[in-house]
Amino acid sequence: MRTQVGIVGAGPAGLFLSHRLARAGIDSVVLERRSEDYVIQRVRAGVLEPGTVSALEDAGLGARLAREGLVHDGFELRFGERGVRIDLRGLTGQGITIYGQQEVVKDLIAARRAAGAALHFEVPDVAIDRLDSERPRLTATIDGHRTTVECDVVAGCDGFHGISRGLIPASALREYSREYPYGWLGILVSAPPSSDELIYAWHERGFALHSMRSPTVTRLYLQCDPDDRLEDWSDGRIWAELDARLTRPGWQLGRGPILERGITPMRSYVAEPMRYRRLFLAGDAAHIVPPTGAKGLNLAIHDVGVLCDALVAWYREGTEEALDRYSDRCLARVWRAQAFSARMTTLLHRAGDDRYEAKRQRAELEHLARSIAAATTLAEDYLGIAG
Ligand code: RFL
Ligand code: PHB
Repeated sequence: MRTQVGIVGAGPAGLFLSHRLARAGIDSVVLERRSEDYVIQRVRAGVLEPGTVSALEDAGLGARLAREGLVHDGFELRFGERGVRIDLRGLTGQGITIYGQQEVVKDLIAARRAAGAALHFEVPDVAIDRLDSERPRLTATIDGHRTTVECDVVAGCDGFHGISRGLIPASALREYSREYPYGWLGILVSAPPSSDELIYAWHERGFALHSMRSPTVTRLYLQCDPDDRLEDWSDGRIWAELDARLTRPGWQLGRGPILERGITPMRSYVAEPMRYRRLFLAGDAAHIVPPTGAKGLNLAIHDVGVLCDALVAWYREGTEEALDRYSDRCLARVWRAQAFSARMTTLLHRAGDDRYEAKRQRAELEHLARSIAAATTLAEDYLGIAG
């Protein structure tokens, strides 16, 4: 097989890249290790920045998003009996959109299929080689046949645990990372949300988050130990902790059957540069953030926008300048999001029995309640519109 851009991974980054390239007349092949059902059913992000919504709309993916996406003008920071509303719209003129990553992925797969795209799932053994040449290659077993895909460039969109980043020689890569001593237990619940907006709760027992997917599905998270297993968390324990952490006089959390549950570790990570010769990394393959800032999916979509524009310039005008700038352009935004995500994480999570840290967090939350400047900075970062 021969293609222009070989894409490893059919998450939001790989699928969106393939879609954008096709609209510019550039051919690609996408190879994904997992099954289509698995990729569609994987419950992950839910918050789209306005820039992400525009990127999806501009790529012709806005119809269902406009119908089913929930536009939120603000969110709440809750601490003890206090609640501060961060008035995103009032402070910046913009809001966020709640639309599950699963839905973005479904829309992308439908669009790619309708265009007759080369989208291959359940490809277990993708290998990338000849990266030093002008014809890098993917080899894999596709539909039972050993296949070679010759490419002009390879896009590593295979997430944090993928293979592509590991092909960059250690001497050509710098890695930056931070682990956090907590994880998130996430549940999806068949019940209407108990609030019109997201609630990020600081509590002495640990962080909790009330989010949603639709008018009938609530998404909830609890700070937990990163080594906890799902068996440690009975339904009774989950609901008791959520009640304790999210509670506020006059407000009650609605319950319902738990449809899905999972535990996620929290990590910050950046690989620099996001390119090695003809290999370009995009999305979680190059960087991850703890989910507190809701940035991962948004960064993936941004990377792909920059990469696609650069590839279009390369194919149409033969200029390599934009490809050379790809990594720096993405990393500027990535590091802003790293700073914000680390800040939100350390602001809201319980740090063991560190009483100093708890006092510091409360002082910051009180400051956000009183200072329009502080709330505006937070709102701009949350929306992804900070300079
Ligand atoms: P993905 O989604 O991980 O997709 C990578 C794909 O590559 C495949 N793959 C391979 N394919 C072929 N060969 C191999 N050797 C392969 N190795 C891997 C994988 O199977 C997979 O299909 O990365 P991508 O496309 O870069 O997208 C990134 C986002 O998925 C991620 O950043 C977000 O989900 C992060 N995130 C959030 N981001 C937000 O913007 N807003 C949020 O509200 C938000 N909440 C979250 C989150 C992530 C979470 N978890 C579970 C990590 C909440 C949670 C709980
Ligand atoms: C979600 O709805 O999954 C979600 C919302 C906000 C976050 C992270 C995850 O910060």
